[in-house]
Amino acid sequence: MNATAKPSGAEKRQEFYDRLAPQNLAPLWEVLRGLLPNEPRSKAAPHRWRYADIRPLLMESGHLLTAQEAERRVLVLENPAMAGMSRATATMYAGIQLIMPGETAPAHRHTPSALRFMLEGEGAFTAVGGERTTMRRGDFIITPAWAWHDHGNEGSDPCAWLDGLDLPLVQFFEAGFNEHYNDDRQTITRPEGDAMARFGSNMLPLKPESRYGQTTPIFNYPFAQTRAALVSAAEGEKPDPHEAMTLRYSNPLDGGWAMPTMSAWMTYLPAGFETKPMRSTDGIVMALAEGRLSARIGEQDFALEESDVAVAPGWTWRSYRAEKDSFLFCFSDRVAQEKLGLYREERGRV
Ligand code: 1HN
Repeated sequence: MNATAKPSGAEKRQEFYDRLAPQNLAPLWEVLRGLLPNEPRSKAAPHRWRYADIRPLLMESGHLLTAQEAERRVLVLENPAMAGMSRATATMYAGIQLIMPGETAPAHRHTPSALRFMLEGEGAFTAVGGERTTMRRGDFIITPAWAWHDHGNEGSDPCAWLDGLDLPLVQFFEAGFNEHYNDDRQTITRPEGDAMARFGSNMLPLKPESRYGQTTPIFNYPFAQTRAALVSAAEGEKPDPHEAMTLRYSNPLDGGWAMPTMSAWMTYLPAGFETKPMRSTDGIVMALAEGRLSARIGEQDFALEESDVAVAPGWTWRSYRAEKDSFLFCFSDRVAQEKLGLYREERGRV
């Protein structure tokens, strides 16, 4: 620019912005569109992890370090569009945890809530708030926020499960706390099955006090029960065109979702059933408990075998086709979005 030429509009604005920056000020109008798109554009990408690919690496990690050394021996499922952030979706952490025979993952507690979806091996237990539960394939198990928890494997096989945590949400709120127990294993104060007897048998104590704040007092929802309920329910009613036969894990104390920050549910798709596309604002992590299905997520088709994990980012169209009778476990931040008045969904035409 020569010295006498009048500065253009753009140059005048830039000169103005240059004087704002040192004052820690910025012009909203330059970023408004990015802050508020007309509809959500998830940073996460659709993705599928094959258990057949994960498993050999997981077992290799089993010989590389002990559960004790690792504290938790987990391969984190990182969304390819968010590498290094320990996120499967924008708001959900997911990982595959391995515990070898005889090992203990030492007791600790933290403000992030955790869920487990059991994938492989017999003989693993988790202890939560003074009670143990045996973990069997397909079981949905909960570690409520701030509850002491340790895991052990008293069987002779490696045991592996999918972990889901609300860690990215807690990080966003900068509300994370963590504490170590004074021993590897917590003191057990109740017999196995106590929580199920009191809260999970269609009965409740006369004074049903919550053991874990807003989280369900049942901490193991066995697959055998979930599966039987879905199959029976599907006999009485045609599966929904978009959601097939879906039941959600609930808190018996209030009928709401089982956890305050993460929703979990199981979908049963009979062999040959195909869902119509739908999308919702929650990004979903899913694991195939049983069967074989094809998941269309955005523009991509993913074949899912048993124990494979996939991610449908928020506001991305998804639909499924079952090759065999299939049971698909899912979790997301839906409950948090519902409480905040943010949750929306859209169903494609039937
Ligand atoms: C954790 O405490 C567990 O208790 C698993 O099994 C995964 C990932 C991040 C932070 C804490 C567990 C975790 C975790």
